[in-house]
Amino acid sequence: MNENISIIGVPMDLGQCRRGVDMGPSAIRYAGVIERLEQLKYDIDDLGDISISRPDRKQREQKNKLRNLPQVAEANEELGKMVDEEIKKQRFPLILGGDHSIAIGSLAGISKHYENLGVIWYDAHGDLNSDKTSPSGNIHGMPLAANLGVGIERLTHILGYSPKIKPENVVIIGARCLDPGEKDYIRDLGIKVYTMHEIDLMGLPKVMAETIDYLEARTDGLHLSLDLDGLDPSEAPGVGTPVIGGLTYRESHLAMEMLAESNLLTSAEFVEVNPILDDKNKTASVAVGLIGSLFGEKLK
Ligand code: B3U
Ligand code: MN
Ligand code: MN
Repeated sequence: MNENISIIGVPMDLGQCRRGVDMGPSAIRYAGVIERLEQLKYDIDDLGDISISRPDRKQREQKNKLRNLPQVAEANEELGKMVDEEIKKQRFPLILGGDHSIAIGSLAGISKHYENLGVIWYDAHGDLNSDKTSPSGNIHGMPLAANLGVGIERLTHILGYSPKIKPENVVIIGARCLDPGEKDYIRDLGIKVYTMHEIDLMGLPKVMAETIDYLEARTDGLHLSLDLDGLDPSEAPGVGTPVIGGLTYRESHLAMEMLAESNLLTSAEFVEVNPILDDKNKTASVAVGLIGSLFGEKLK
């Protein structure tokens, strides 16, 4: 694993409707992410939080198909540029959200550096909606689609190119709440998905082993996009759209440890931590624990 990590906070809450997820980066820092990684002897550069421009209340209340599109797109352009710079400096970008709409900017900056970037999307949801299929108009339900080149140009062409990733290089893990339009995209694009059904049948270790083998064979970089709502809400309650029946804390640690052992990871993001909806910063602490495992706590 790259010994140099750059942390970028993205206090974004405009990709969905529940306030408070903009405090996610602070909650994760407060839960000790930097100390945890420094203990593991990484060189940490905390770049702070990017600034998000706020829509006025009138704009916010407009019921349009893509809520807060200009502000979300603008922040993602900025995030993409920052991530690109850090990779040029050969540092590992670790991005802290914020709602999941920020994965559009993360991958815009990361994908420029790889022909075949692999992506693990650890999430209760598919985030595969477009302006045409979205039931909510919330952009945090669209980032995986946008990165695959599906949706409106303002989101698919962040940093001026599209698509960012190929469907065959994506693995979704933990899905249990997919909209009809998302199921169609999964079928049409042939995306590999381990829903909770497969995880129950196969067990998480087999799912991770298959995922790692599959991606190792076909990709030249690997990004983890971990939405805390992939975990069960009993263990990660501080998320905006909890879905019962998720991955356990232990399964998630094992998943991170197996990724650490694979030594394939080149970037990661942890998103959707909402301290307002949380129980004494539990979800941010879970995120920090998972980050520890992902960066080899067991191995070092
Ligand atoms: N699929 C729904 C709900 C949703 C997506 N991502 C989250 N919730 N966190 C939508 O609005 O697109
Ligand atoms: Mn998500
Ligand atoms: Mn989700």
